[in-house]
Amino acid sequence: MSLDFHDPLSVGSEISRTSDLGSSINVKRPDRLDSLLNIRKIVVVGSSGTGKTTVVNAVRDVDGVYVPKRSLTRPPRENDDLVENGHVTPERFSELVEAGEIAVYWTRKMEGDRTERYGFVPTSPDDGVVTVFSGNNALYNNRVSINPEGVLDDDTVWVGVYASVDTLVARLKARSPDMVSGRPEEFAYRISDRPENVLPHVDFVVNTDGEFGDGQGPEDFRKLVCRLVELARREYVVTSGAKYADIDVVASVAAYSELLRLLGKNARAVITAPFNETVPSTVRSWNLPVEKSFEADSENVRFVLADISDPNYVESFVDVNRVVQVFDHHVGMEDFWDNRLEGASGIEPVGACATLIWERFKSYGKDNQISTTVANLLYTAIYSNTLALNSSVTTERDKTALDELSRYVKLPDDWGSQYYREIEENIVRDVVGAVSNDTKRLGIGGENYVIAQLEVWDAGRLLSDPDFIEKIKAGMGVDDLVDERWFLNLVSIGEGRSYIITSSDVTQAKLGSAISADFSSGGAVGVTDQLFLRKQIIPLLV
Ligand SMILES: [Mn+2]
Repeated sequence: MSLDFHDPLSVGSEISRTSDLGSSINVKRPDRLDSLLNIRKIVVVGSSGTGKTTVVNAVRDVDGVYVPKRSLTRPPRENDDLVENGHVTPERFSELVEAGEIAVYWTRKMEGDRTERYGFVPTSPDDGVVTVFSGNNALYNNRVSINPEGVLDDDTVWVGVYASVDTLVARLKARSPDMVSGRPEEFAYRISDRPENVLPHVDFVVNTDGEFGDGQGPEDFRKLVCRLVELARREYVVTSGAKYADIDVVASVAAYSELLRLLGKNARAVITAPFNETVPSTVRSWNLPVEKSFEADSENVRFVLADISDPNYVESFVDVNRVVQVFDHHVGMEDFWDNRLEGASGIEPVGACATLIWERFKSYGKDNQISTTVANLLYTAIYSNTLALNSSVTTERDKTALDELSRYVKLPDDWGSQYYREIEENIVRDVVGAVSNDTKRLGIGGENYVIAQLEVWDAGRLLSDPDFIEKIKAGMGVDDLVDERWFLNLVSIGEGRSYIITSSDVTQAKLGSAISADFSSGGAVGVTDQLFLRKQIIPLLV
C-alpha cells in the first residue's frame, strides 16, 4: 500500500523518529518501520553468542510482554537456558506441530547437512499485547521455512543483536565449553556466521559489545519494548465540536473510528454534543457506533478531530496537545495544524467531511470492509451537506464518493426524499424553534442583516401555513421597526429552488437584484429559479 501523505498512524515511524532509543540501539530500516501501522511481535535474531538470551531476559517481566517458550530439536548443552528452551526429539516436535501446540516454527541449517527445528507455543489474547520471539539467523537465512507463511511480516519488528567476533568467541567458550572442545565443526560453523550478517535483515540493532551484561544493550532494549507496548495499547478517540453534531459530524466520527479499528487500532467515536435536526430519528435508530460520554482519559489517549478544526470549538475533553489528526472541509486553520502535525492535517475544501473520510478508507484499501451502517452514514452526510449534490460547495470528489458509497449502502430507493421529508416533519412541528436554531445576525457591506435558513424537500407545506410569516419573525427574533433587513432562505431541495421570505421592502429589492428573487406575486414570498444557500447569497449582498 502506498499513501500520498505522511502517515500519522505509523507506529514504526513514531518510534524511529521521535524517541530517544539509547546509545546501543540503531535504526536500520526506517522505510520498513514507516510502513508499520501496528507492532505486536518482536523477533530477536543474531549470531550465537551475541547476547540474544540476555536481551530477551531483560523484557520477560515487562507488563504486556509475552515471551513464549521455544521448542527445539537439538539435545540440551551444558549451561543451556531451560527457561527459554524446551528440548524435544524431532518426532515429538512434529507431534506438537500436528497438535497445534507449536504455532510458529522454522528450520535451521546447521553444519554439514544437519538441520534443527525451532518453534513456539501459540499465544492467547491474554498473553500480552506484544510477543517477543527469541529466534535465530535461520529466520532470515531460511525464510521460506517459516510457518505459517507471513506470520512474522505485517505487525512484526525485527531486532538484531550484535557483538564483535572477539566478544562472541569469548562468550561461546565460556558458555558452551563442551561444544567448543567436543564438537569443533559446530563451533567453527557457528563462528563462521559473522555477527554483521544480521544487519541488513533487521529494523533495529542492539549492540551488546563489551563484557557480558555490562553494556546498555539489554536496558535500552527494555526501554524500546516498553515503548512498543505503550503504542500497542494506545487509544484513539475520534470526536468533533462541543456545540452540536450534524449528520456530517456523526458520519465522519463514526466512520473514521471504524477505519482505525479495521487498521488494528483501539479506537472509539465519542460525541457528547446534542445531535441536531439533520440527524432525524431514522438515522438515530441505526445503532450508531458512537459513545455519548467520555471517561477514562489517560496520557495514552490520542484525539482525532473530524468536521472541525478550530481548537476553540472542540469538545471540552479534548487536549489539543494530544490531537494527532484533523479532518475538516472548513478551511482557515491549516497553518495552525500543519505546524503541529507535520502535514498530517486533512483540511480540504470539499462538500462534506464525510468525503475526506471515505477517501481514507480507499487509501488504506479498507473500502470493501466498511460496515453498512457507516456506509449509510457517510452516504447520507454527503447527500445532506451538498443538498443532493446541488449546492455550490459540491466538488467532483463528493460526487465520486457518493457514487462509490452507493455500492455499500442499504437504503430505500427514495432515501433522499425520505430523509428530507423526515427533517421537514420536525420543522413543521416546531417552525419557531427550527428557525431560531439557524438564524445569523451579520454585518454585510455596512448594513445589518438577520438571515435564517431552512432546508426541506418541498417548501409547499410550510408556505401554506397562514401563520408562517409570524412564526418566522418569532424564530428569528426580528422586529420590523428595528430590523430593516432580514429574510429567511427556505431551500426547497426537491424543487431545486429557494424561497425568500421577508416583509422588508428594502430586502426584497436587494434580493431581487442580487439573486433575481421574484416577488411579483405579491406578499412576503419571493422565488428563485435555482437553489441558493445562505453562504452563496451573502457575498452577493455587498
Ligand atoms: Mn461538515
